[in-house]
Amino acid sequence: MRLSKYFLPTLKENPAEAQIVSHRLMLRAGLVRQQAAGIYAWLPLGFRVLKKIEAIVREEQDAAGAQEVLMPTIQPAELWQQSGRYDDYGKEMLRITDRHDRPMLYGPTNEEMITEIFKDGAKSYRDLPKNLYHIQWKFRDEVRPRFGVMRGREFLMKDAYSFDADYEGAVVSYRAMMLAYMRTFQRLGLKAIPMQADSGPIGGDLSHEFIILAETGESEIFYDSDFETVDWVKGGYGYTPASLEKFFAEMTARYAATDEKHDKAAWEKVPQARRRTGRGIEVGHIFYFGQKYSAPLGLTLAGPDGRPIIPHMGSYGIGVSRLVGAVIEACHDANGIVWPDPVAPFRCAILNLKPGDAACAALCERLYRAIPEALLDDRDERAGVKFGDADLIGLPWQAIVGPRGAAAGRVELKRRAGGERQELSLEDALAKLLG
Ligand code: P5A
Repeated sequence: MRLSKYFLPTLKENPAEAQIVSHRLMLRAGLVRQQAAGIYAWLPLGFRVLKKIEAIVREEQDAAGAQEVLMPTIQPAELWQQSGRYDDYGKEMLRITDRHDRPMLYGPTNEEMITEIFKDGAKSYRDLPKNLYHIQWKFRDEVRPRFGVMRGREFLMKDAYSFDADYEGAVVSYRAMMLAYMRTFQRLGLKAIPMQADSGPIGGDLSHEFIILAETGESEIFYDSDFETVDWVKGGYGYTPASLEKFFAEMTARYAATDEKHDKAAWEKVPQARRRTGRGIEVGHIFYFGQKYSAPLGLTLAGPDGRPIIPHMGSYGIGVSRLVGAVIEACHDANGIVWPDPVAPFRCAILNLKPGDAACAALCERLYRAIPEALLDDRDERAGVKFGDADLIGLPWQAIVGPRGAAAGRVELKRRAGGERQELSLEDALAKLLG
């Protein structure tokens, strides 16, 4: 992409309404624009990040055996009256009436709807287990939407729903999602800590929150440093019930708690060298809730002995749009965003410091053609402006081309994280960038 043609409205000043760094940087780097309180439009650069996060979340859900569907954003109120949540949800639910005076709502979550869909399609225990997920916009009329996309009213969530014949089966499904989450957050370049959680209005008695480490996070956390060092992707953890059991045992044996649940006695038992405190942001939440929805919504299947069974369910959420803000909270410096490679909107910014110079233009074009995801700053702007914008938007690499270097066929390659710079030949620069 050529920056001269790209829609990238960056801001020089910090927007007054933004209280936290990710919100400031998302506005300044031209990722999003607010349309109403807690409701955002995604601009080209931000939308690329959102899509990259979504793709990694999707790959890991698929790898764990979940199947993607797409449910609508608008739901009939009737389903929620059946589960009893229509009144419970209160003002957080955006209620809508259609032209026939039918009560509808903008879905804050989809437990009821997926139960109805599964009920319609499944006949017997042979249809179990299943895990269905979608990645869809939700609406919650939060009292105080704030911190940009971190606590929005409209937000993108990945929500998965598992159906099992019994508690034992549901626990396997629950553990599989837990492993998928650890793998997902690691692949996004984040350190995530799973924490025992209250299940809140969703209900149930087995629940974990996933907190990613960020100095600017809202909750204070205490955890075993093992969580930072285990490689969930390459560590050989698999999705068979036996390996999931081992994984879950290892996971829950390690200490992790928010300040509200911090247990001093248990903390003292963690070896001193492994005790870590930090701050974090909740990016995922998973629940087992048994027959809470299957029973009232009449999801009954024929069991192996012909007697009816009511499936045990769980639901598993990841805040996909919140993750864009959370990644920035975890990965930034005084000059701007520092995208982890896997979610960066482009891989490399090519800075043409003298667009009128033939050698600069030629070298930039060669780089631009060779690098698959490059953003070429070909604007007629001062070098200082280009450096500032490149740091602000935070692509992992910057290939800086000035007249002196270009004449010698050389490029300055800067790594955004850490700021290390090297002057290299075109070939060496490409080898480093593409290797
Ligand atoms: C689990 C999936 C649920 O809704 N039902 C379906 C369950 N859980 S949750 O904890 O309420 O939400 C899941 C994740 O969504 C993100 N999230 C938000 N992101 C941005 N703005 C919001 N207002 C918001 N509310 C929830 C969080 O990452 C949460 O973990």
